[in-house]
Amino acid sequence: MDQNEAKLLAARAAIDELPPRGIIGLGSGSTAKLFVDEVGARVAAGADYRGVPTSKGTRAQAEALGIPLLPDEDGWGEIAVTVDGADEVDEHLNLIKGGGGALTREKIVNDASRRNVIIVDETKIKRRLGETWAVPVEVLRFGFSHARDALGKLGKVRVRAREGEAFVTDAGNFIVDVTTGPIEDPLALDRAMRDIPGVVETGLFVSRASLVIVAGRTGITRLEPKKK
Ligand code: A5P
Repeated sequence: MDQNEAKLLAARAAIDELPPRGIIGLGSGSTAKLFVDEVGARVAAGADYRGVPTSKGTRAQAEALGIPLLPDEDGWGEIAVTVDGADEVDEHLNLIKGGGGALTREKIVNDASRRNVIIVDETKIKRRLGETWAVPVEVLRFGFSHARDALGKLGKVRVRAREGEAFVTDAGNFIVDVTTGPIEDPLALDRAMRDIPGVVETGLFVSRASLVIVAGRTGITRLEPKKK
């Protein structure tokens, strides 16, 4: 099974986690995109879902599939389940997200959801976060270099670029990718980053997964956080 097949397997398995009808959060990224396709197929077959998309890209995809969507600004109530991807998952099911730059909307929708189902292929599973990925941090443009330099005290910083220009998020901000190496305490790092004025949000999702569906050579594995 290659990585794309694994992503599809995880995306399909997540459909079983949806309620029969209601409000659902639609993640961003290549794995979540496969899930949104599956939701589109269910809606076309008559399922009564309303979606809250986590990026402009996902909104466009869902609209094209005919999935009814709630407005970005308000009126969601409680989202029953959000299904989203991740870049890294550690042994406590903490996550790095934001490879696609949608981390802030993803974290808001995550926070507004009763359950958060994360779908990944097995290459994303690491003992500790930061082993292979940098932490994406969304930063306001105003005073940008100040926040970038302050983040530089927490790791090696790189301003994300696309086609030679600074990458701009859906909210009009920049992304700084902070390479830290293996992270001992993701919560402490998240707080330290968010303490810097100008930092909008980080891609560290600590204790935010209700279930992680991992697809790989042996099929599907379901990981749930240990009860405290
Ligand atoms: C989008 O900003 C991200 O958080 C994605 O959910 C994450 O990068 C995983 O993306 P893939 O499914 O494309 O690996």
